[in-house]
Amino acid sequence: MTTVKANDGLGALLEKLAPKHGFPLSGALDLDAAMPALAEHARRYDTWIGRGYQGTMRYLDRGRGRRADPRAVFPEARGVFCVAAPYGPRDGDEHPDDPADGASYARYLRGRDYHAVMKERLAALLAEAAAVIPFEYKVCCDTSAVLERSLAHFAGLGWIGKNTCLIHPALGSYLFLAEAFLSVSPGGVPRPMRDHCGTCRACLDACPTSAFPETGVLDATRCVSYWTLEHRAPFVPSNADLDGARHRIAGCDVCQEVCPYNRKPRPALWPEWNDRDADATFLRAWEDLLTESEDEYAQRVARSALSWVKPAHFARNLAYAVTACARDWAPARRAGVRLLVEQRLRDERDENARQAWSRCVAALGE
Ligand code: B12
Repeated sequence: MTTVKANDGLGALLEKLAPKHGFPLSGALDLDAAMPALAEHARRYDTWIGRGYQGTMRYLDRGRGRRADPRAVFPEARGVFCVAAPYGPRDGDEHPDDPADGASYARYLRGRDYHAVMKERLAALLAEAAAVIPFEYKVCCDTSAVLERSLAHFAGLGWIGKNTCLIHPALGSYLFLAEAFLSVSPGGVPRPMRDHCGTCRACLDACPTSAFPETGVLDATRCVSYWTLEHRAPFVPSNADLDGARHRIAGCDVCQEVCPYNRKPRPALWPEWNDRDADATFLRAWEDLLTESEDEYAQRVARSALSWVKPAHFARNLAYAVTACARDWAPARRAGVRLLVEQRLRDERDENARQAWSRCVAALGE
């Protein structure tokens, strides 16, 4: 049992409670001490936005100023407490999906939506701490204008890899990050973990769409994850783009799959992402996906972060993926799938998805 005492000090208290609440990685920072280091990362963020790498993710432009100073998100903030939790991969699932098996989903979409899970668990930890040392807090997990990787890096949770992900030497990079801004400083100076990428450039070379213009810089507008999860505006992919995205229907893990630090299977510690029911979110067979109704899709993804991808957006992704993958199928299968796709085109009301289905019908007829 963890015994918590007020004279531990807030930082020590929080770090003591973290494992009990399921967080293997945690670290606290005094905000004044962190600000100079954070300023350098905020400048990097500004350069990234200046180059237009955010594409149509307008919230990243809007939150630009706030990211430089967490007090814009929580005015009482004197400190921050960062946590990370691993979400896989499991044994056998550390390898890329085979396109012959159907659609591929990024691992982070498995099971319950991480935004909710991380925030609930972190809030429970903070409530326990606040009963010992009173303080106010605001919990964030991909829900506020915050430089989450930068804060986690300065709190000592890992280094920022060439693929821009936060990597821990023992736990790899399949990690969710969350943080709480605190009205009382927990102490703690920036202690960034040293870089362990060395000369490896596996992630940069493996990216199927060459989305890294420089080491450690991702052009989101070229990233499959952005196309399939974030970009809702009209988008007519080139054949090269389709080849890159291929069977990846929601998110992309290639730059993590090839990372030497992710070679070992490391199952998520929590049942929310690890029980076999969590896999039900990942419907893979093309014929099953093509005959799934909007309501069935909404039900399948209701508890997952995939619910952020609305049915019309998912339909568009499905149409692109079938267009790309059908080139490898035997004529009889193409003919069968074409009938299903023609039906989808007849039923589709969303203009973007209609365009994608039309293109798919044409490709299946070639
Ligand atoms: C927008 C966004 C995206 C965009 C853009 C990603 C990107 N690399 O910028 C898209 C849709 C493409 C995306 C994809 C993914 N995302 Co995302 N995303 C975000 C979000 C909301 C903001 C990221 C951001 O600010 N980007 C702008 C760029 C400039 O920032 P950055 O690359 O993170 O770099 C910053 C620092 O790391 C630092 N830095 C980076 N490299 C270096 C090098 C040097 C020398 C220095 C000094 C500083 C430095 O400077 C930058 C400014 O602070 C965060 C949540 C959050 N609020 O932070 C989640 C977040 C980054 N995503 C996350 C995840 C899980 C993913 C995916 C793995 C999902 C998937 N499988 O499809 C992929 C990974 C792709 C990749 N290689 O980044 C996790 C990352 C966890 C981790 N271990 O790093 C986060 C933190 C969400 C969370 N709370 O867990 N994402």
